[in-house]
Amino acid sequence: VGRAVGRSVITPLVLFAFAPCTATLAEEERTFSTPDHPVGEFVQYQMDTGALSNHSERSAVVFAHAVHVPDAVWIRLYFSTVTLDPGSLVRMTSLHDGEVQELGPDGLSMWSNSSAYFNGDTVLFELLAGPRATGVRLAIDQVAAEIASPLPEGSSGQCGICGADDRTLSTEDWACRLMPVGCSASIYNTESCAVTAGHCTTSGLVVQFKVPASLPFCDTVNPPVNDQFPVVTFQKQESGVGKDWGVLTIGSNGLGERPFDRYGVYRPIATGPAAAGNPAEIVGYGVDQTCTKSQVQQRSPGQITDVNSASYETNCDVRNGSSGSPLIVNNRIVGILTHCSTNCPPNYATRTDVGAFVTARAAVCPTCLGDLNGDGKTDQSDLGILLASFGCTAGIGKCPGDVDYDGDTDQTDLGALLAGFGCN
Ligand SMILES: [Ca+2]
Ligand SMILES: [Ca+2]
Ligand SMILES: [Ca+2]
Repeated sequence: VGRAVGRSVITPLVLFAFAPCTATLAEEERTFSTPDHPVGEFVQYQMDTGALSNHSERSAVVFAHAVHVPDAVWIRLYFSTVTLDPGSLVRMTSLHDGEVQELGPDGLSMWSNSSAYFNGDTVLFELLAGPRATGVRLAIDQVAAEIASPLPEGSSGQCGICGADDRTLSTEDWACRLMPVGCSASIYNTESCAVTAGHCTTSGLVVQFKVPASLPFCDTVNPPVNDQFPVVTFQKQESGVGKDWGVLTIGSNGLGERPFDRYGVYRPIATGPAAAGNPAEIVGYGVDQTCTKSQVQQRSPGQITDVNSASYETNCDVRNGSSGSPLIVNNRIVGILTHCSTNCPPNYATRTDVGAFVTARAAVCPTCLGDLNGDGKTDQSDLGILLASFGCTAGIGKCPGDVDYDGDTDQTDLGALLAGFGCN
């Protein structure tokens, strides 16, 4: 077994990789912008294991190297070369909190040849070669890191805050932070598919749940590795108010779980349109004047203030980082927050019943009515879940047999499941 000591060259500085996209349109006296809030920066980092072999009959660490970025509060690794046989894997460990991620070739592919987000300035990288593996090799050409502390943002009068800032901390396990674009997204079905804004949608995204409080200097903190999931496929439109939406499919964490498997909750897409005056709320990860709450989940109460053909207007407070948040009416997603205005209200959300958005959801994430366990088919096991839950009235997200997601398991749910029975 050969064990190599890694050599690396760090070039700190460089590239703000994700230019904040603030398309500003003047209409009357209002300015609109898209409230995303990209997080971190790319740092050039050269590391190459070279081609390595394991001559033993057991898996062995053939290469180890501490990836260290001075002053980083977190690190994500990006691999430029991946040559791994199925028996080999990369193990990455945060020296800050001990969080571990192991990825074999399939896992690396699902993660777009990158890692989860690790807290702290050092990640131990280990290459484990499988029995008799030959020619395994990994190379890193850059890492993402958060180095400089952001300034507090999000006071009254800034784009998206209507009057007082009425947001309060919340803990919904279907609402996630989208990294590194600094947006928000929602799980909307048992298949763990997500909706967000089109201007937030690109390749290599990671969704994070159970996001911890940010640091006193506004730096973001990452949840445990198993509360992070890669975005695998997507469709999007990105053409301004009412034409800005994204649909995402989500991969699995280190336990083989997708978000619905892990948390058991989602918020469905509304079946009909909302009306002006409807009470509404937005749940998202906007920046905040109070650093510990910045890019941490908050809910914002308000209402639908106007209905347009492709968008809703709302007075729910949002800030940069809120892009892609769901606009919720009666526990259902009626819109996707995409634009804020400086003289709020209104903030704007793309309607979820826009034709192209409906079509994209059906194409990216076909679903079976009554698929309660999210395995892509409606069969005996779903019926079993429903019958075991029959009579439950515990509320939204709390009854496992609640096909129509109205907070109970009853005859209506059974009828719906039977209508979908056999779908696969
Ligand atoms: Ca307000
Ligand atoms: Ca099923
Ligand atoms: Ca029900």
